Formats: sequence, structure tokens, C-alpha cells
Amino acid sequence: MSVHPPIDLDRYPIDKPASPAYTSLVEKARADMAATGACVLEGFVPADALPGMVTEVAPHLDKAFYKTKTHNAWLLEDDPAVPADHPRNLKQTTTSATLGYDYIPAGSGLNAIYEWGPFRRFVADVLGYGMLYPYEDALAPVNVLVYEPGTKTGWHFDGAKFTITLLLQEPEAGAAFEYAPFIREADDDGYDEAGAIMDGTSDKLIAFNQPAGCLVLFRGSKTLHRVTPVEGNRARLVAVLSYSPEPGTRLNPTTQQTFYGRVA
Ligand SMILES: O=C(O)CCC(=O)C(=O)O
Ligand SMILES: [Fe+2]
Repeated sequence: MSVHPPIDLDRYPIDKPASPAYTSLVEKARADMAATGACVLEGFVPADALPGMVTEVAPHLDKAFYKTKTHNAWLLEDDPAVPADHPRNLKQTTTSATLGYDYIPAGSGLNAIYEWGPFRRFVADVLGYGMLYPYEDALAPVNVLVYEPGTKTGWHFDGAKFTITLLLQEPEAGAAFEYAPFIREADDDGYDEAGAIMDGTSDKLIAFNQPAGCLVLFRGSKTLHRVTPVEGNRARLVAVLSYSPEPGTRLNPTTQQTFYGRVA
């Protein structure tokens, strides 16, 4: 039995990989990734499917890991070789909460998208991987980040090479996704550029408000990014879907503890 995933396949024909429409969709997405470091697909989930997807996760949101985390943008221990006001050690605060995969209901719309082969194929084609694999981890494969009013995610680079987010519920205001691509490269930690972004003097910053149903792909390990505080009364709910270029990827217990506040 296959559960039909809630994706607008007329607009995004990822179920027809041999079609010219698929080829041009992937080409456009790749060009956007190359030019801006991200690919933004509005209306990926049709508006009429979103309330149901929110209802599926809503009863579990109190199980998310609510915390105030202080970190630097590299999500590493501070570097004692440079001062506290060096970009490498600048303090960031993250107050968004993370719901682990074990609370995403089996058979939910989110899981239907995550498990659907053509979705994974599409993401791999856009990012240039021959194949991608689901995480084999109790907590990491699909998360929902809960941004209660006033909460935010501070400047950081992700540990994973690429990140996929799907907005389930928009806040009334605030919560801009701000990012600067191509900052950290294999041969460059990107301290100078990151410093300029964090002190507001860079012209490399791109900002947008992700509407509900919008899928975003970006290269999180090279892209400095944050989410500004949610304003108004409605929480921002965003799903994060994680795949790996290698089969069998799981988090170590320390990483689980850091991101989910527990080991599973
Ligand atoms: O909330 C978002 O849109 C991005 C979250 C994020 O950057 C992260 O969880 O690493
Ligand atoms: Fe991130």
C-alpha cells in the first residue's frame, strides 16, 4: 500500500522523472542553488493539506526539547586561541524547540513525503547525489521545530552538508529566514565574512519569510543562517527532513543529547 504524499504534483512533477517538465524543474532548482545557495519551492505542499499535517503533530508538540542554548556559529567548543569577540567565539542564543522523529506519527503526511522514493530522488538530483538514504536513527530523520512567540534560532552552520525544511505553520510576523551562502568552504572557515554578517555589515545576506507549504533546500554546512524571533501569537512550525549520502547514518549519543535533550 502506498500513502499518497501531500505534494502539488501538477506544479512539481517529481513523480515523472522521465518528463521534460521534471528536467526543467531540476535544472531551475540547480541553477538557484548555484546562484543563491538555496532552492525555494513555494506551494510544494498544497494549502489544503497543511491543516491536517499540523493536526497530526500538534498533540505531540509538548514533547519537543524546549531549551535555551548558547552556542557559537560553528556549533563547536569556543576556540581559546582567539578572543571572545572574534566571530569564531561570538555567543548566539537559540530558543526554538525540537520534536524528535519518534513523535512524528507513522502514516502522517510528513512521513509520507519523507519515505516517498520520488521525493528522495528529486532531492538527490537537485543536490547532485547519485543516491540519498534515510537516516537510521530514532530521532533524526524528520523533526518539527517549534518556534513559540519570541523564540528564534541564532546564527549557525549546520553539521550536515544539506538541509531540507518544509514550513507547516506560518507565524503572524517575524521569523525571517536569513542566510548567507558560500561562507564556509573546505579550505576556509569563513571567519571574516561570518563576522561581517553577524555584525550587520555584509551585503551577502539574503532574507525571506518562508510561507506555509514552502520547501527550502540549502547547503547548511557552508551557509551561515538564522531565524529571527517570532512575533504575534501563532507559533512557527517547520519540519526538517534529513537524508544522508551514505546508508545507515545515525547520530552518536552526545549529538542526540545536544539536539534532543535525550538519547534514544
Ligand atoms: O527554522 C528554520 O527554518 C531553520 C532551522 C535551522 O537552521 C536548523 O534547525 O538547523
Ligand atoms: Fe540550521
